[in-house]
Amino acid sequence: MIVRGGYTISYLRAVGRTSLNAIRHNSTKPFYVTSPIFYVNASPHLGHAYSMLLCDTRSRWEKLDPSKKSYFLTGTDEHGLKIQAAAENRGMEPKQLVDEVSENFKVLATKLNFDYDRFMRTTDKDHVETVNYFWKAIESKGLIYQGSHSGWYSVSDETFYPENQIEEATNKEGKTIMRCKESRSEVVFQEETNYFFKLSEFQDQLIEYIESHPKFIIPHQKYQEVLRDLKQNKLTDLSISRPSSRLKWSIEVPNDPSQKIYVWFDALINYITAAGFPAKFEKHGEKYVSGNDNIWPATHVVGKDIIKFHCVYWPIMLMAIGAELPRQVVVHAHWLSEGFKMSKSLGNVVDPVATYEHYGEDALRFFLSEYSNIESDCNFSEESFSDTRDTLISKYANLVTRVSGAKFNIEESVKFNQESRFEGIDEVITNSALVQAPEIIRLKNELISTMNQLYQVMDDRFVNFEHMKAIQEWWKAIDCANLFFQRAEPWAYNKLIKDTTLSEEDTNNYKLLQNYFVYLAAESSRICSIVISPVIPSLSDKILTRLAVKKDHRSKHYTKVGTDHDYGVNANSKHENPIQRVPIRTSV
Ligand code: ME8
Ligand code: MG
Repeated sequence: MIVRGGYTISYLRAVGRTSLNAIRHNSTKPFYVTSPIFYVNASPHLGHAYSMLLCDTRSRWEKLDPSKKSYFLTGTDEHGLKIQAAAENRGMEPKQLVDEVSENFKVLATKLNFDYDRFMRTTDKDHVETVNYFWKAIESKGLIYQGSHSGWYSVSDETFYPENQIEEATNKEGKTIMRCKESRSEVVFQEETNYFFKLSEFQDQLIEYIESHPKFIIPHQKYQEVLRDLKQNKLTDLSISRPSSRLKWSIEVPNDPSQKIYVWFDALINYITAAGFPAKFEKHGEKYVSGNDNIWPATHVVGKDIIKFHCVYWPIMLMAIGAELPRQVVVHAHWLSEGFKMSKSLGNVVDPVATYEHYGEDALRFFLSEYSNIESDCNFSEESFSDTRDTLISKYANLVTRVSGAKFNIEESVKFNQESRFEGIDEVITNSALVQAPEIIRLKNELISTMNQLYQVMDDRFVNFEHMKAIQEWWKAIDCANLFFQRAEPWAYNKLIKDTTLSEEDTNNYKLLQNYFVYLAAESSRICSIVISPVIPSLSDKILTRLAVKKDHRSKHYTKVGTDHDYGVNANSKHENPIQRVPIRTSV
């Protein structure tokens, strides 16, 4: 029997995981993408918005292909000591706190137009049931045991840290504390009885799995980091419960009210709760297999701060229960604010809702995507944000505004194309005294080929979560269209067309040239708007609506020049600008 990563090849084949590079998804399954579920101890910040945006954009990108489905899960992580302490500090009941703060995350999602399929709350009934089921299932396999435990615990990070990661420090109040060197969160020494999960038993199996799935974790540098760590350091078993006397606000351990379930054990399971575990899985012996209509396995998008939970603990939990591992874990870097880590004490935390209120949904989404380099930290600066917004107006919105100006007639140009009247256009351009024919022919050929390749080129970027690179390709296309429009000068023909002293043939040729240039600029606006719609759904919708592009003509099948014969009606009548300039915000 050939075994890969602890699974037999026939099992892997049954669940569709034999191809190492098949990280996209098999065609009948929805693309299932998840953001972390966020702690509800404080209001959402920019980083939370960013993780959700990466998921939303990718999910929308998938749906540009009408033959594909996608499912986007986000939500809130509502149990644990951290939430319990936050509630105590505010003199609130935990349930009251989680209801209130969870709502703030939903508001953020609505304002930024995150089109999630489910908003998971770990206090949801089906999730609590799944956690109970999960616990009992691995307990029945003998993978949970009781033991005593002592170590340094960080409430803020909800995790124990080994001795070598702890240092002495002075806190803001001048008190000496112990803290984690890396996250700088305070830790306290705790000694207690709790339940352990036999994590260490699966170390070799996980190493094998990761080695045979080179795209399991991206970017590659993170893949190597996880693997190196796993090979160098022996895993210890994971404490998965706390005494109820200390941890009151969590799911109770099945059949032992004296213990509550560790918040990370509970939280990670949310990803399969949403996939309907266990009811929607088929039990094949010891394995849970998800059929074709089941969304599992997922692509998890997480910040680098929680890599260990997603790349070590969670895969092992799934191995232990016998379910398929995630398709991929996408680890992104952090956003800094004006060059520094966002922190309440520095006063540089960027509030995504306030930023949205000032600049609007599209600008915020676009800025976060344009700077979306998952490999290295990104910097939020008010100035570059404001510049990005202005560029969006001056290059993209302006192209559309110009071509849909009163001088031109997009509807007529689309009709001309439909009637094949542009067929001999190269000759007409060559014979025209008004244009630099060789240059215009070169530019228009370049424009057509850029537009025709744009969807594919961006797709290659989006499938690897290289949103920044996808947007760079999009800018190249926009620049190409602007350059063409500028050089072709379609406005120069208005006077000539009206000149009654010219021959009918000349008039017709001028009309043809103008309509052709307008047509290509309209096609560029249309195609660029479709492919950028996952990033800026509202602005692109306004523009496509202005161009009178039908709703069902906004998919990948309409992203080549000449694919839509039916738009442009009234596009050149008076309209409001799709996006207005706003001044840079001076106080954050
Ligand atoms: O860790 N830049 O929740 P959390 C980019 N509940 N992304 C950032 C960021 C920043 N500066 N700060 C936070 C938890 N994030 C757990 C997760 S999942 C089963 C449980 C994003 O509220 C990033 O995705 O602390 C990071 O991993 C996450 O928010 C942490 O959110
Ligand atoms: Mg955190």
